[in-house]
This record gives sequence, C-alpha cells and structure tokens, in this order.
Amino acid sequence: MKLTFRWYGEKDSISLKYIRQIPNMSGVVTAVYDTPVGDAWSDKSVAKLKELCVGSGLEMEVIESIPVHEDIKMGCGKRDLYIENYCKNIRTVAKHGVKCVCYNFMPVFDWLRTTMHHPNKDGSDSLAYSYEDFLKVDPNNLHLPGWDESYTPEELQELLKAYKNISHAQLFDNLVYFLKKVIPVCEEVGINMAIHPDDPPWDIFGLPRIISNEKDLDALFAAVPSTRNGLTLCTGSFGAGRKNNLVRMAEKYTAQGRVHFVHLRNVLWTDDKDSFCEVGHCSKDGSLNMAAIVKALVDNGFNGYVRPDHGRNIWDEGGKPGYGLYDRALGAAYINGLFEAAQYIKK
Ligand SMILES: [Mn+2]
Repeated sequence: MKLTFRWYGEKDSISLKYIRQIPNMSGVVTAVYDTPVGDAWSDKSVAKLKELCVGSGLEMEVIESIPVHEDIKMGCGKRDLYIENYCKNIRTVAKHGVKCVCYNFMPVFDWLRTTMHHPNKDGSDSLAYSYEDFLKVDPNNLHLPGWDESYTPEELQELLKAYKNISHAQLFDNLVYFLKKVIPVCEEVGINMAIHPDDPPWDIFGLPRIISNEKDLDALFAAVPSTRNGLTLCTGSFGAGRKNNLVRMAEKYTAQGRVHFVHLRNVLWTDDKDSFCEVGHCSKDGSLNMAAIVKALVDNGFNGYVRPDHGRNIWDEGGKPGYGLYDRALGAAYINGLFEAAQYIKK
C-alpha cells in the first residue's frame, strides 16, 4: 500500500513539510480548488500543485476529487459538455503522473452530519450524526453544519426541487452514462476511477443515493466491467450503515481488483437508530474492526492508496473539522502498524 494524506492545496493550514514527516508518508491526495465545478482544470494549475508536492518530497498520484457537475448527475442541461470537460481533466492529471481519481455521485450533499463538534468523553470533539437532531432539520429552511456557505437557501431549494423527479434507477443510469464515456479515457491514459460511497449510506431529504452497499456496487461493476471502474473503500462511510460487512467488502472487492483507494477511519454507533459519531482510528474506539479490514485487504493482494480519513479535533488544534493534523497523523501511524502486522503475518 501507499500511505497518503489529504491536502487542500496552498490554502491548507497544514504544511507539506509536516505531512512529509509522518512516518511512511508517500504523497498527498489533493485537487485543483480554483476552478468552478464542471469546468476544465488548467494544465498550469495541475502543474503548480505537482511542483509543490514534488518540491516537498511528496508524490501526487491521487486526486480527490474531480467533482461531478449536478447536470451530469441529473442527466440534463449541459451534461455532455461537462463530461467532455471531465475527460479533459482525466487527461490533464494523467499527464502529471496521477494514477487514481476519487469522485462521488451523491446528489447535492457529498456528506452530511448534524454537528461538527460533538464533545467526546476524552475532551476531544468530532463530527457526528444524530438521528434525533436530523429529525428536527427543516428541509424547507436548511441550515446544515459545513454547508451553509456552499449554497444560498434559494439555490438549495432549487436543487432539491430539481431532484424530485429523479429516481434511484435514473440516477444510476446517469452514472453509467457518465462512466461509459470516462472509463475508455481512463483505460487509454492509465487512471483508476474510485467512486466514494454515500456518506452516510442512505437517502437524505428524499435525494436518491445509489452507492451505499454491496448490492449497489455489484450493479455498478456489472454495468461497467472494466476494473478501471473501481472503488474508494471508505470504511467510515460504509460503516455508518450497520448492515454493511466491511471485512467481507474489503475481501470481495480487493479480490476483484476494484479497490483502488481506501479511506480508513472508525465510527461509533451511538444508539439503536442511525446515529454515529466519528472517533479515533483504533478498533477499540468504535464499532468497526479495523485490524480485520486491513488484514482482508492485505490477504487479497491490495496494492493501492490508503489515507487516514477524518480525525478528531485534539490537543486544542482547532483545524478544519475532520481534517486537522494531529489525529490524522496518529491515525496514519496506527494504519502503518496494522499493515505492517498484516503483511508480516501473511509472510
Ligand atoms: Mn471517505
């Protein structure tokens, strides 16, 4: 595996120098942030990012993400133009050595929590989703932590309205339409597409979600069989769905050559409904068996990229929620240990 770390470009408060000093760190996972969703990225922007990474002794082989325009998801408007731009972006990043592109196909919101600062018993805080608090959210007057600045209330209502007529089957067809154009380009230039699962893995506000469980993945891989059409196995996102068996999923999709990228983090189920809270990476801290998941990856020949996913806010860091340095660095060290042990046992 190659250990990586998400970096939000030059505006990230965490320096590449610090990232480089995390044990066994090979590179960053980043993106171009100065271009509107749907537009083509300039070669100059990608070259600049690459230059910064390489200058700090880090690779830039994973992009997270090239966002998918809502017209592509809805199958309307300028979808073909945006898909053309998407293909251009694939070619541009491939030219600069990128091997894997993480993306998602979630309508409107690509993650959802009810708080960004859930207080934990150890004095840290983390992102959390409360079933009770979610029931109190008024879909006609949406104020969501982490999203209030992304859309105006009017824009949000418009988008939600536009999705009213889109079924799960329609959204799935739109994803397949998109991949049938993008995957041939990926085959040509040597890029793996790694879809990120729905977070959390169920419908919200009546918006359809189609990458939530094994059944969804099986359908996706059957529709577009190339192994360039693969997965970001995000343990925290799938793991919020209590019926998802993460160990079995790691085994099965690694054996199929579909797991190109892994987000490792733990979640703690906090009631008998859907509530969960993000915790430290260790198995003991949450509801997932992280050691068994990593062993399943290693035993089935996993050879892709891994990054620690969201961390808690610890040691009064006060960074971007989920994306501080300290707890993700601790997570990275833990992940190194799990992989080293699993590889040692395998030998
Ligand atoms: Mn993730």
